[in-house]
Amino acid sequence: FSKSAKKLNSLLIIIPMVLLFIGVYGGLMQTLFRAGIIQSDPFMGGDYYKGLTIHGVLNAIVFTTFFAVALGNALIPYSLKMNLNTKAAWASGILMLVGSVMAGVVMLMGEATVLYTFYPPLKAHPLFYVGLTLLVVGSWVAFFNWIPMYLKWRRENPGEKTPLTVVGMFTTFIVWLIATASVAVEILFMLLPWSLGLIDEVNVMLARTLFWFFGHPLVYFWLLPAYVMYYSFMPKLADGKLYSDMAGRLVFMMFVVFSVPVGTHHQYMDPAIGSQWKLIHGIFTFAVALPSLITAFTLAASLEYAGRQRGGKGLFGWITKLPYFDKEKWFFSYLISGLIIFIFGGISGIVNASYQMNTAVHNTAWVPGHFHLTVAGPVLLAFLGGSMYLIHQFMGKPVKMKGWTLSVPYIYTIGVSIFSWGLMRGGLLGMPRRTNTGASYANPESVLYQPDWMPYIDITVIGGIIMFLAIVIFVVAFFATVFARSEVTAEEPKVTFPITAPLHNEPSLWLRNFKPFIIIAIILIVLSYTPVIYDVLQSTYDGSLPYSPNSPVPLR
Ligand code: HAS
Repeated sequence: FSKSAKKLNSLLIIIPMVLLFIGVYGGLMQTLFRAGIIQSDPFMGGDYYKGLTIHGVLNAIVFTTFFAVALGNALIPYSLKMNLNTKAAWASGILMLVGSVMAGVVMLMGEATVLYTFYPPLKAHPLFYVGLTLLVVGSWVAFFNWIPMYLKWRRENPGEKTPLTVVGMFTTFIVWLIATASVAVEILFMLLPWSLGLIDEVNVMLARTLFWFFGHPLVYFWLLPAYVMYYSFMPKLADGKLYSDMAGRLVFMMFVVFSVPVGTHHQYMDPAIGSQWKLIHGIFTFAVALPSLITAFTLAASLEYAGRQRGGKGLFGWITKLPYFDKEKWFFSYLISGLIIFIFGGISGIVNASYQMNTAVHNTAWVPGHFHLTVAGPVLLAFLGGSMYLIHQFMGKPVKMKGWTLSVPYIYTIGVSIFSWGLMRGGLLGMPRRTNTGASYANPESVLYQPDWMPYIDITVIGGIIMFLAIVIFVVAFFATVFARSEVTAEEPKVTFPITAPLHNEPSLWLRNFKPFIIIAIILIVLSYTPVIYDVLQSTYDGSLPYSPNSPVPLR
């Protein structure tokens, strides 16, 4: 890695860490607002919805995109033993940064209080949409920068298997490219012109459908870099091997195929889309859970192999031998905690995906319970561990406060388990998501007061405070590392990654090329989305009634 590449990758980690912290602060405020403990946001002078928007956009969109790009910039040149084109990489980083700052400023000014889903008729300042577009375009530039490198490697290494890290990172960005095409259409042809006053109306159902065409694969764009670290780093960190290389490749290809044609499972309760099409998306949703189930078995087998290598005996003795508390293997604690959390994230996802059960949980606090066990669980912890590892490598600094660094994921796991349990139990009683319960259902002065929800709301406050403390500890250790004295004096530090060798290295010839899987993905997308878009256009133009934003009564 050149000095310039190292500097860029360090910035791609440090800047979003600051933004993540602002977002996490917004998260803590959410729990306090919802419990009615605070009524106005003392730091950002905002309100519940402004804080929720900042929390969602900075944590779930900005931080994750920067990390995925930094991980790709690190692992692709490293695994292919080639140099990164730093000019293009810097251009992508600058586009992403300018876009994020733009969106961040308008959110802080309260001009874009539209939540991370920006559903119309909520309207944001045009710079919010422009900012998000620049962030996405910047990430595309990063991806396009890796493609020539990969093609050159394939020409120079005919017949060799592409390293699994590269397969994983390419899968992440293929899914991202397909997904972001629809949100680009939504923003450029609908929301931006509407926000600029160039058009008066937007088709709300079409906007929601285009958003979820993007929104579900977005969750796999978050998950896949974590999977890259699980498959490539975790077994090695535990002194083991990856049980099956073919299973890893199959999992990534299945994500290419099934990540997109599932989006209407977020719209089961929406009007305008026929329930038969929703059912088809529901069936594909079960298909997209399969690669995660394969992952559960493959990683468990890899960990079992590692535990036995470390002297574990009997049916379960290997579990106790894994390096949970080895300070030198602090990264392992981030990956294993995330995996344990994901068992519950996965179960709750399958509940959501079940069409009938979704009627009980949709738009309730159950849903944020679910996604704090996925994106704010395994994904966040893998990205935090990965950020610390990347900064330690690229800046050549020793990891500081190793004991504390190791403890962060365990403290966080306790916090997020309590927090999500509170949200999910409340959700099953009907407690809504995206609602300032502190001003309504949790307020004894209000006619809406729901005393039976209160224990669960209080539990979320306890969990939320523990999660916040874990992140504070992480951020302190992270910046202690950033500002630590450099490890190497005489020569440039060498960047290395703990890449795992496979235990079973199957030839997997049928999994060596992305092309057939991308073609199947496109066919499934066309088949599953054509009737949905047709329904949306039919019902919203021919059948639906016009409303004024000020009245629930149709205008005609
Ligand atoms: Fe989800 C809503 C269905 C996964 C994120 N999801 C959301 C939202 C977010 C989100 C953010 O069908 C809210 C969106 C909004 O704002 O409205 N989700 C699923 C399903 C899965 C799933 C079926 N979701 C994720 C992931 C996310 C994420 C991953 C982020 C990264 N989700 C839904 C549905 C909704 C939804 C509906 C709409 C709800 C509504 O009504 O609004 C599946 O992909 C999950 C599969 C996962 C598994 C788990 C495998 C377990 C593993 C761990 C193994 C552990 C080991 C450790 C080996 C099957 C891999 C062993 C331990 C030792 C010590 C040895």
